Amino acid sequence: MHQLLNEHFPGAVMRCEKANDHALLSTQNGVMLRVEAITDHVLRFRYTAKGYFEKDFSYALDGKHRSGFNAFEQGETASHYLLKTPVLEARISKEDAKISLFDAAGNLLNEDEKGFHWEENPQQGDNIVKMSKRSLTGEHYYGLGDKPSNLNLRDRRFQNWGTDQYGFAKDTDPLYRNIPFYYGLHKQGCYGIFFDNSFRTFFDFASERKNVTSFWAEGGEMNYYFIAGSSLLNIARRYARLTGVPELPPLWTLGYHQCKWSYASAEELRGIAERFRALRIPCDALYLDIDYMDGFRCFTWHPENFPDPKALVGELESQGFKTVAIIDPGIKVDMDYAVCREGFENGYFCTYADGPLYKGQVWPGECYFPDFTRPAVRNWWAEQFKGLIGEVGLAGIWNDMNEPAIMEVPTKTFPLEIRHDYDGHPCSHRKAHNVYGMQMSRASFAGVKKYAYPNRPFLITRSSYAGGQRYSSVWTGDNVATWEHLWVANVQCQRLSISGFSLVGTDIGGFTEHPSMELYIRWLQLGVFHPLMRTHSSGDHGEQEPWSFGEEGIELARKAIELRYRLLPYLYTTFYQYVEEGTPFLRPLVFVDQEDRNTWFRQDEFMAGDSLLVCPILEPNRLGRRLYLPRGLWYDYHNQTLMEGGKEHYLEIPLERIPIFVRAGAILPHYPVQQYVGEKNLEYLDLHVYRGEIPQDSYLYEDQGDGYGYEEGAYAHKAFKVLPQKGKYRITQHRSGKWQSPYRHYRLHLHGFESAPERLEINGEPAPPEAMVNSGEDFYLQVPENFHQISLRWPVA
Ligand code: MIG
Repeated sequence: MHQLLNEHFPGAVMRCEKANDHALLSTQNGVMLRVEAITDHVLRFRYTAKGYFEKDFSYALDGKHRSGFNAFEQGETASHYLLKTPVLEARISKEDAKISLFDAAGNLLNEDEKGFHWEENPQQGDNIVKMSKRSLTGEHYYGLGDKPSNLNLRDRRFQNWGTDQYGFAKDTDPLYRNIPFYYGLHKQGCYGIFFDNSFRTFFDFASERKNVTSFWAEGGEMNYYFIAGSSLLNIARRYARLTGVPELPPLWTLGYHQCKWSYASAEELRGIAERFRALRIPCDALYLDIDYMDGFRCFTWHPENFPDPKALVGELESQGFKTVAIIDPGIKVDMDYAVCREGFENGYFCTYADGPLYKGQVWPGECYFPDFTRPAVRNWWAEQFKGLIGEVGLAGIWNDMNEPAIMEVPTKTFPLEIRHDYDGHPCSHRKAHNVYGMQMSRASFAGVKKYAYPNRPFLITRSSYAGGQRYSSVWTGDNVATWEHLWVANVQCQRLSISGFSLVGTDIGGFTEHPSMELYIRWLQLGVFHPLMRTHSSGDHGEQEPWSFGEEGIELARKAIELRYRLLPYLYTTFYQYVEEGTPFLRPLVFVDQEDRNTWFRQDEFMAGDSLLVCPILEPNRLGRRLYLPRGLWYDYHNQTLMEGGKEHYLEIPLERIPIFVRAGAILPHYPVQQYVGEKNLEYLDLHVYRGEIPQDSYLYEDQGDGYGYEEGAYAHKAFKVLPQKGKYRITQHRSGKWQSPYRHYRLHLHGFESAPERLEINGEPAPPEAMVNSGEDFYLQVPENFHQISLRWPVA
């Protein structure tokens, strides 16, 4: 088989040159392996069979990931070289350079099967670089971005090659995004592998050979990061440290967004805005798809349909709506169009190898395509947003078609020989394809950020590469209005979240075809828990606004969206945790409790943040479903029933609800319903206290919701701790940051307590009787926002 494939393997290791934080090994047949300690938990492995290493460069890394000086402890046995950090040990065989990785306790985490090998590819002149690992007994796999397949990747093969997949299906591969990062989990431990290679990459998770997992690329370097951690969640955080996180988005980003292809005139958009407010369905953002432009020329406006965009956007803004508009990469070939002329004159567009400009067909007809992998081009592109953002006042930009997608060619994209700068590392489209969308969104981000300042930028992109989360949110692309796609939406958002991209969402209701009322409502209910909650549709099959499904539909849609607005402070805090610590916003159950084997195959249920567990209804005519609660105690959010985890439950659930559970011991902040973020001045904040039996922490992060004041300390971070004792429930609060919350009081709503407390103490003093408010139905404790400690007391029998 090896002969057939013309594969080559490293020979015996001849030399191991040691430096403090890396080692360079050379084999008898000229293979070099560089092992580097990025941190104690992260080792990097780089191989070359060419006799030299290419200049080290990556779009994925955020540049801030190296934390000081990381030394290896280096050793040697008769058969192996040993490289150790305090938590990880790599043993490299002297005979064939194969690697095994162990944790500090000596447990095997991962080991090479064939290890690094390569195939010469004379057609392309580059090597196909390959890696194969042993799949350990009972090993399972997660991650890999947006794959619309089972969450657990075992027994599957995938590839990364950003592709415009209109109306994709369950298991379609590849899709729009390229995220070559996965997790392995087995009974000895877990790890992450990030294969930082932007060529077309492939993965096989014990599919073709049951005890082997392999990954390979059509060119470039075998260059991967091995990430250790005591839990999948910690590995996710370390991956985020490596590849970055976004800035905090403006709070309105977490509101409800309404989109369609297209709201085609200013009148139509005004009508949509009015309808939201008249029906009292909350909404923060409205979108303009390609028809706002003049002949699909980016950065222009259709003169008749949008005669005065600035006035329109201002008017919407005054009603509490932000406007977001689409920008595609294709620039219409038209020398009377300034963007085209400038790009042409400056040589900013992509060319063939022998120089001629590449032209491809997209919406405007023949287009040129900026080479976003060139810094000068990105700067120029960023400046184009001066008009849309700086002058017209759009609040965000939507980047589409940036796989890049080309119409009417079988490959759906650029010819492979198209040249790219790759930030001074010139290459062909083979290498740049998978980063093209990411670099477009990077350039757009720079422009939106510059011209939206002092407001925060908002970006949404269809294609991206690992690390692209630093620049833009993503949506999952052209899905379909079917129940199967609701399942796909759930899995894709969880998977993207553990793959570094937390700011994600789907086209709610489906992009193509028309959803039934029931499907639309179930999808909207799931969307409440996706960081990006946006309805979008292709617009050729009837209306898809929250009022498009009859009176009952309006009620149900309003209810779902209102829940979203109530949960905003919790969702924002969860987002803050992602930005601060890299903790995924959405957490599959295996990321919640990996010690519990039952979670390894669960995929319907997930946690959104620390305290809420969600399980969507994914089938029609369902007024109930089976679901699994992780170990611990949970409250049914809708009726406060206490439920025991570590097992399956059957739950009845009407169409107006989605199953949601709150972790016992949690404190969950709620806002009042607003029609848009910032509509109301908050006079108090509702804190829902769910009785737990063990001490537990909950958090609340607040700031102005926009602008950069938080970088100068204008934020409030509140850490609550509950301390249950006999006859007493104590809650402490530790506040940090210099921002004063707009309200002066919390209203504490108690859940799971047998009776109202007999006494309340605030900061060690008995509280005045009016602090316990009993207004008929509603009972709450009114406590000052700056409390340090409160105690609820009950008589002890
Ligand atoms: O070829 O701009 O995925 O969200 O509405 C279709 C029109 C181009 C594809 C996007 C979709 C968008 C549509 N675009």
